[in-house]
Amino acid sequence: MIRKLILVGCVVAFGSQAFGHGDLRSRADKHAPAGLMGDHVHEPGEWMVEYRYMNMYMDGNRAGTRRLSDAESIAFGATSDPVTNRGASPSSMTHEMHMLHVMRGMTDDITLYTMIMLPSITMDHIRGPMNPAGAGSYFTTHNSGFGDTTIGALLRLYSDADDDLILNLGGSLPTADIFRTTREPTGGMMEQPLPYPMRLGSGTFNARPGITWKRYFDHGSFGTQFQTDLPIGRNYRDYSVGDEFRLNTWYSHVLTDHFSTSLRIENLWRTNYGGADPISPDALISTNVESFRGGYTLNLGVGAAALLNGHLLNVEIVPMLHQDLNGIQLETDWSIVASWSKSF
Ligand SMILES: [Cu+2]
Repeated sequence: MIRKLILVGCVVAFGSQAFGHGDLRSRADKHAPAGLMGDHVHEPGEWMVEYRYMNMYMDGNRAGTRRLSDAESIAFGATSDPVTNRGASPSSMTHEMHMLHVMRGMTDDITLYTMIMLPSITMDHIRGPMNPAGAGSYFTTHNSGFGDTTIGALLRLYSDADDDLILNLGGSLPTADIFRTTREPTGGMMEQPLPYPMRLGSGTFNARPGITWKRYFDHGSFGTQFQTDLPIGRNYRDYSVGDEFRLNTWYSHVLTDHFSTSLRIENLWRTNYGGADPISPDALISTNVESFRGGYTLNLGVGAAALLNGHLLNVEIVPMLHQDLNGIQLETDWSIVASWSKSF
């Protein structure tokens, strides 16, 4: 009896240590941290459905690496090249996104996916010196609807017992309405198009190639990913959003088969916009300025994942560590990404 108990104890203890030996890809760390995509493939015939929520919080302006108060942001625009923020300056913003992500394994090494996006964008502003509604008062604009639709194929180029190398041949379709107007800035007097960061999509077809290498260990997994977002040509408003390049590296630690935690470092480079929407005067507000869109951001990701009866819950908090922005822009303070997914 005692020998039996010891045996059971050993099996439990050993089981919790040496979990997952049989299948390293079915633990709580089977997907990358919540902020990333394109890191895994599915078996032939297998579907995955995911609901993903993201919110990005941006509070206060930044010129280069220097933080500016609302009054300083208005003053900055008086002498910047080009002159801007005469009508208003953004002061804070939340960029919320609901996403429906569907994946299907076609062969051992090819998985197709699509993602439908519903952004909801809210921006607070302070009125500038040339605003007919009076300088110094605040107003808020809001926009929401369908975003651009992501589609793509994941090609597993190499795989062995504990490695995956996956090429992402992705892109986005311009399904978002990019031209909407508002009367809020002038307190109802004039109708103006919403500026660039308030728009729901890029208006162009974008190529989004990327590549991910992932390695599984007994007690965790490591991954690195290079992912791009490259608009092709100009949209019908005669501009293109910036190119985006993301380099991510992460480690997920498996605490039990059903629970893991992760740390991630993200380098994000963005270029300025190309072309110009003919109705977006630079002098009005900094969010109309094409050359004030690029920059570099270093983010940290702290995440956790739980795998419960086949339901994967994945959450990540992403504080910004360092940001160097072209011209003047709202700084990104932090984001949260949470997802529920299930494969069947
Ligand atoms: Cu999936």
